[in-house]
Amino acid sequence: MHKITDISMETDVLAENKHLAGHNNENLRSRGIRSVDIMGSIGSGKTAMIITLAKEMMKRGTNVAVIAGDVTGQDDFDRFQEAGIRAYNINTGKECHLDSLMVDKALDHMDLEGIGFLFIENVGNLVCPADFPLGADHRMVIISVTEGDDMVRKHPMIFNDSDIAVLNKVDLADYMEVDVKRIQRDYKAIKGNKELYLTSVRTGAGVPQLLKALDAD
Ligand SMILES: Nc1nc2c(ncn2[C@@H]2O[C@H](COP(=O)(O)OP(=O)(O)O)[C@@H](O)[C@H]2O)c(=O)[nH]1
Ligand SMILES: [Mg+2]
Repeated sequence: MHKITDISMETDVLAENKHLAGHNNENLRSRGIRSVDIMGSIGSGKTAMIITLAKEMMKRGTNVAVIAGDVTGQDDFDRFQEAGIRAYNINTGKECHLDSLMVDKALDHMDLEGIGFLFIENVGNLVCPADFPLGADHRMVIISVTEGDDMVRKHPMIFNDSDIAVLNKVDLADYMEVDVKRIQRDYKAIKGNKELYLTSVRTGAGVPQLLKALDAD
């Protein structure tokens, strides 16, 4: 009996989040803003990749904004501001993911005048964010070679729920003695022939392909 109550409460929370995600998507689209929710492990390069992609978009004349989601602090927010990117900081406290309500409130407070593209950096981990779509057009997951070669196998759900997946820091693959092909095989087992983007923020490898995946090339 007790267990049944728990499950229905969880279902309600997920359903409510999904409903609000739809509202966020309509809100953004009605303003002509395209968007991506960036999920991934801690230190995989989410912030660095957003700054790289945002700079490329700005060069092409698109104004960009970022929601920086972290458990605590404003380190990433500061990095975005220093890079000249309009940013808004969300601290989730004990929560290990952003949710649609947090994004809804952020959108209310942000100056989105003239913005054409919104990045949302989710809290760093490969588990919690998967269940909580935020209403972005794309969901992108970023892992990197420094985490070893088993991230896809261990976290199939987040790869399943993302339409874009990235293996970053390929410049370090040889040093880490990581078998990139093995990671690609694991990804293929989940997503068939969908591409796993191999990128390096250091060298710029794979960045043009990623811009294309976001329809921002
Ligand atoms: N060598 C290398 N380092 C990277 C790359 N991308 C990010 N980094 C570094 O990895 C560290 C973590 O990056 P960060 O963007 O903060 O990761 P986040 O926690 O996912 O936001 C930083 O020191 C970055 O400079 C990459 O492609 N190659
Ligand atoms: Mg970050």
